[in-house]
Formats: sequence, structure tokens, C-alpha cells
Amino acid sequence: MDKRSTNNEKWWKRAVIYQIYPRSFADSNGDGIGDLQGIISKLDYLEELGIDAVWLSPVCKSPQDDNGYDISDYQDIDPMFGSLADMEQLIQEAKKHHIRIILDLVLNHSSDEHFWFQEAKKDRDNPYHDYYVWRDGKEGELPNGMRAVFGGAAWEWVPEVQQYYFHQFSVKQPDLNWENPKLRREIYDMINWWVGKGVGGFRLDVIDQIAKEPDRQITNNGPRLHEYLRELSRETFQKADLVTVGEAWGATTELAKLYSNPDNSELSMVFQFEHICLDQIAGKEKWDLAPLPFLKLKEVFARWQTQLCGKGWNSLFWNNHDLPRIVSRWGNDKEYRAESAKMLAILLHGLQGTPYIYQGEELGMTNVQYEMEDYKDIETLNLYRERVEKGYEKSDIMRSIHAKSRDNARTPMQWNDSKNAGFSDGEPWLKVNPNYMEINAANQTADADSVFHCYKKLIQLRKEYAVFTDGVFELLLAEDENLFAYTRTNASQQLLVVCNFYGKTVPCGLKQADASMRLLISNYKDADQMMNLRPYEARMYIKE
Ligand code: TEU
Ligand code: CA
Repeated sequence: MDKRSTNNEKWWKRAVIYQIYPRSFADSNGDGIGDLQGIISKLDYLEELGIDAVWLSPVCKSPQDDNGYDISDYQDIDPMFGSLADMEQLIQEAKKHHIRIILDLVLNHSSDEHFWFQEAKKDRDNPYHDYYVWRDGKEGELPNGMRAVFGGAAWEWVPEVQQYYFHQFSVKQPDLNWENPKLRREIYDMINWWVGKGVGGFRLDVIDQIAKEPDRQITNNGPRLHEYLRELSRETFQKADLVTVGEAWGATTELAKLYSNPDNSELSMVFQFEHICLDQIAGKEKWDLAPLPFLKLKEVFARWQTQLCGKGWNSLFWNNHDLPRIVSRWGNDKEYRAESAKMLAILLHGLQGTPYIYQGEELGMTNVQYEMEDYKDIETLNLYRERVEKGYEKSDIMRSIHAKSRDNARTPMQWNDSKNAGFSDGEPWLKVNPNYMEINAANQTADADSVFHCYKKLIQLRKEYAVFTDGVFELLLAEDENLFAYTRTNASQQLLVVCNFYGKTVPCGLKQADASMRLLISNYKDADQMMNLRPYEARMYIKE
């Protein structure tokens, strides 16, 4: 008999997860780079916010070509962030604050400085050669025309073996060969070693790209993907009460049901981007800016809410370390910064799924507009070079970078109004957003009306009312050009969320809002009547 538990009553369905980008969170030793001791020093802050788990972007040993997403030793910590002992301490200290630590597993590729790759490129008979994806060819004659995500060809020539290796990301991130069972076994052993250290779960970087088939130009959703995921899960995660979240840019609702099947055969949930890719010209790159199609945004959310209900589990997010700040992107980071940041929070946190808060989002941190020399991200630097070469206007390139650069998310966390926003005593690795005097954690924890306290309240509400977890979603006013409104309904409760997504006052026109509904949270002080909704006004009601 199968004794495996299913995912129906899992802790992570009521949880809120906070993402930390370690190099930008808190620096304990003044070298300008955030570190594990810095995180430990902020656990009180995280406990006050009320989150259940922290997803740490990679802290393993890495040459930092892609800020740690290029790992050279999966079982050690990069000295820049601390030591293995610091990690063990973080796991234990976090536990005392009722916080689980989720590690970022980068399994699609390693660093070219990993021992495996160093061996693999020596000769074709090396036992590690098959850990990577190689194709024969002649120098200068690429196996095919595939391009890497960060620009340039996806193939790199290695004279010693007279072969090309495949890399979907930077040239320092060679793709691992999942077709090789020995490689898979090494990965499972490594994961189980981390499970033994007491981690609470894993986020799986670009997991939909592991089953690549470059000969057929297949990168994501390769034919063997779900076979690999089931084996991975069986050999590792299923043995413990972990949360696992798979980053999947290419997921559809049908694929998401496989990833997050409630029978626990693959992962806990999927992290997919359909809603977040809407403000770009269709078929082009994220840098090719387009206005957000608001009705489409509602349709996308409604489809995911409806189709996954009872059949899978989704992540809810506006931000991560690769995305611009949502308040600058789809809110208003000027006169309505606090209102629009809260509106976006209320809209998202009423939905079904597990909410993710990216560091600083709970303060309404904003994008930056730096000069080119202040950007550090490999994707941004490559894009700039590529578009200059192609003859784009510099002002156009900078407009795209200001809107979409990953460094928007990576500026140091704004703790207080002291030097460097309280992030570091030294020179921060990336410039601090100049607005830290106004936007910082010290101000907001002291102000009951702040964006911080709105997030804190939303986290508490999710724990208090079951309808947040199990309520069935219904979209209201689908054709309304300004309002995002929906209900969530279970056997005994109904949630009603109404948000004005834009900056002008509009009539509400909702029959559902009657005197039997009680206001749970809003972003204006006197939100007692369902008449007009003011700029970015958001209200969440409950009926029991
Ligand atoms: O991101 C996956 C990915 O495809 C991104 O490179 C994405 O296309 C880009 O950020 C959009 O701007 C993951 C990690 O989240 C990212 O930080 C890594 O750089 C990447 O994988 C490679 O590991
Ligand atoms: Ca440091």
C-alpha cells in the first residue's frame, strides 16, 4: 500500500514565503555584500512580519558570474556569504523564529569552475565528461543556431575534446546532462545531504529546462521532463515534509497540474510567469516594452485560479530577483506609492496559492534609474552591448533597462535612514536607491499605516480564515477597464476583493457588496462604503 502523504493538508498551503537575495539583504562585516550573519541579525524583523519560510537565492560556492546561479560546489557556502557553520546556525536560529529555510537548487547547469566540468573538459573518456551536454563539430562551425538566454551562441568550443558544450545561460554556466543516471544520482545525494541539515525545502531554478534536447532545439518542457521530476521527488523530497517550488517559465495550466499534482509525485507548487510577461511586445523580448493589457491580466489570473483549483497549486507573486519592482511597474511610485503598493498586495494575497514576498516589496521599494556604469547584472550588461551593436538609440536602451533591469530588484535592502540605508558600513556592491531616507523598514515598522503593516495584516488574515486557502475563485466585472474584483467562496465564508488598478476615481457598481460584509483590510482610512473607489483604492471584505 502506498503510504505517501498527499498534498491536501500541507503546511505550505497556509504559508507565506519571503524571498531573500542574500547579497543585497544585510551585510554583517562591512565588505559591501550581504551575508548569512546579516540574515541572522534580521530574523526578529522577519518574525514580526509573520512569514513562515525564507527562500534564499543561492549561497553555495560560486565564481558569481551570475550572482551565485553558477555553482562550483553544491555542498559548501561561498566565503562571501559565510561558512557552512553559519548556514547551520541560520537554519537553527530561523527555526526558533518559526521560519523554515528554503534553498535555491540550480540543477540545470553548474559553474564551469565546478570540479565536474573541470574534469569533463579534459578528455572524452573522463568519467565526468557525460555530466555535460557535448556535440561534435569543427571549430567555427556550431552544431546549430541556438542562442543563450544571456546573449550569444548556446555553444562553446573546447579544443581539448574538440567538441562544443551546450549552455542555455552564460558561457560560464554549462548545462548538466540529465540523461546521465550517474549525474542524477549525484544530484539526489547532494539534495539528501541538505535535507539532513534541516532545510525546509527547495526552490528549483529553471527546472523546466533540465530535459533539453538541443538536437531538436528543445529547451523547456522536453519529453522526459516529468519522468525526471518524478524520480527526483521519489529519491529526495518525498522522504521529508518539505516545500518544493519549481520555476517554470514555460508552464501552462495543464503542465502545472503535473508539476504540482496533489498526489505529491512531483513538486509542491509551480512558479510560473504568464501574468508577469504581459507588458512586452508579443513574440519579442522583455525589453520591448508594451502597456499592460489589463483585461488580459484579469483573464490570465482567472484562468490559473480556476483551472488549478483542487488539481494543483500555484505561487502568487509580483516580484523576485529577476523582475522590476511592482510598485514602479504596475502601480504608481510617485504620489500614490503607498496606496498602490498596498492595492497590489491586497489583490494578490486574496488569491488561492502560496504568496511570495520579495525583500523590500513589503516596504514598497521602487525601481532605480542609474547610469549604465552603475549596473552590475550580466543580463543587463550583455543586453546593452548587444543593442548598441545593433544600432538602437541609447535613450531607448536605457528606457528598457530602467523599466526591466534585474538590478531594480537587487539594490540593497533599505533598513533605515543612516548611511547606505543601514545595509552596510562599507561600499555596497550595488548602489543604494537614493530614496532610502523616505522608504525604509525603520519608518514603516513604527507606522501602523505603512505598506509593511498592510503586508503583516494580510499574512495574519491568511492564517485566520480558511477561505484564503480553499475558497473557490470567481472573477467579477471581467470587462471593467479599471477594477479588479473577485470573490473566494467556501462552505461557510466568502471573501470579496475590489481593487481600483488605476489613478482615477471610478464608481464601484458591485451588487455583492452589501451590509452583511465586513471590511477586513483596505488602503484608505475611511473605506466604509461601496460607492466610489479612489485612486488605487483596494478593499477586502468577508461574509461568514
Ligand atoms: O532565471 C531563469 C530565467 O530564464 C531568467 O534568466 C530570465 O529569463 C530572466 O531573468 C528574465 O529577465 C533563473 C534565475 O532566477 C536567474 O536569476 C538566473 O540568472 C537564471 O535562472 C540562470 O540560473
Ligand atoms: Ca558581508
